[in-house]
Amino acid sequence: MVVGGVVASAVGIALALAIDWFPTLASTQAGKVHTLYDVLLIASVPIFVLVLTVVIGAVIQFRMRPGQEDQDGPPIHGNTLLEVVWTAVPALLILGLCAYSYVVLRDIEEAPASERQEMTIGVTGQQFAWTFTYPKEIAGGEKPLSTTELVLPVDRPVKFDIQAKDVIHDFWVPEFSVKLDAVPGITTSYRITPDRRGTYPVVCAELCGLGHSVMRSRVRVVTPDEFDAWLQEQSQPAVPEGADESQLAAAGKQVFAGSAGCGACHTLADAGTNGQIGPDLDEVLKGVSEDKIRTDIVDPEAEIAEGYGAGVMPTNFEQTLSASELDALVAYLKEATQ
Ligand code: HEC
Ligand SMILES: [Cu+2]
Repeated sequence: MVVGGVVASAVGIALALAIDWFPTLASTQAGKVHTLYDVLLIASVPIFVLVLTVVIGAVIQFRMRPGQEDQDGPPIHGNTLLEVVWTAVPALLILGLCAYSYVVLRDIEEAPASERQEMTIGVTGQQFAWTFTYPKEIAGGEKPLSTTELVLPVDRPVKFDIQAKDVIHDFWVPEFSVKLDAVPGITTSYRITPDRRGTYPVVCAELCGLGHSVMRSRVRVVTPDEFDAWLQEQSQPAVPEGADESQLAAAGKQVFAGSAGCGACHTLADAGTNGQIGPDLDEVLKGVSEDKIRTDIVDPEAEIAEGYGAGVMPTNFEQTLSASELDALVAYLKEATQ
């Protein structure tokens, strides 16, 4: 049994470590979480194997043979030493692992040495969309900047202040290896330092209603220069002052397919999107007035399209889109669906 157990443990640990459990690691915290996970695997695989080996060995060794049907087993009254050992060893092991996990948690939650370097970004979950808010000191404008896409400069620590407007959501970027619930009424927060450029998904990891599976956004980790350029771009109005009709529609198309994320749920041939969660806008918006289109966007609950559920389309577009973006979006939808 011992030989079998040792061999099976070695194979089990090798297998467990060979499996690629994690996505690309893209934050300084992710590496520490990954190491913790490996240590937990190395500690738990031999225990799993030991228990199974003893169970299987005992079943084979002590099985009932023909002619033993009426016999009883030997009367055993326990073994104090054995019981002390099998209680003490797991208790020590668990204490050790708890201490190590605690050290890792302290470590990844620690504030960076220089507070000034850290950037605090608000994250708001609402059925079924994420909104990110950059404070005005970072946005460089007169008011905070709200976006539906998260953009972060590489190697700069961030603290997320997470809130929810309606039900519990959960803010998760798998590549950062940290996630936390967004709970209505309180602010929760965590820190990460992205250390790898790239585009990663933002996922809601708490079942939050009908549109939960589409409650996704993305995070782009970029160079500091690209980040500054992006901030500049955001502070410019999406729609130029005094735009003529075709400029307005072009801006509206960008809002539709880009920042507002309408295309994830709606099909619209002109914008090349094929979302299936909401009605096909090519069909349902034919001949519909601009006023009605506007109401559909800012107050989706006012009238629920037939055959679709209420509470799926986000109800916060009036807050996340500027007035001119909304105008452009309505003008674009009117033009594209006639
Ligand atoms: C999470 C998915 C989702 C997103 C994102 C979304 N919608 Fe919707 N939308 C729906 C669903 C579901 C309905 C049907 C239920 C209802 O009327 O509220 C709908 C309804 C509509 C309607 C009314 C259709 C009709 O039959 O009258 C319009 C117009 C519309 N959406 C436009 C938009 C625009 C523009 C955006 C982006 C600013 C957007 N939607 C974003 C899911 C979504
Ligand atoms: Cu959610």
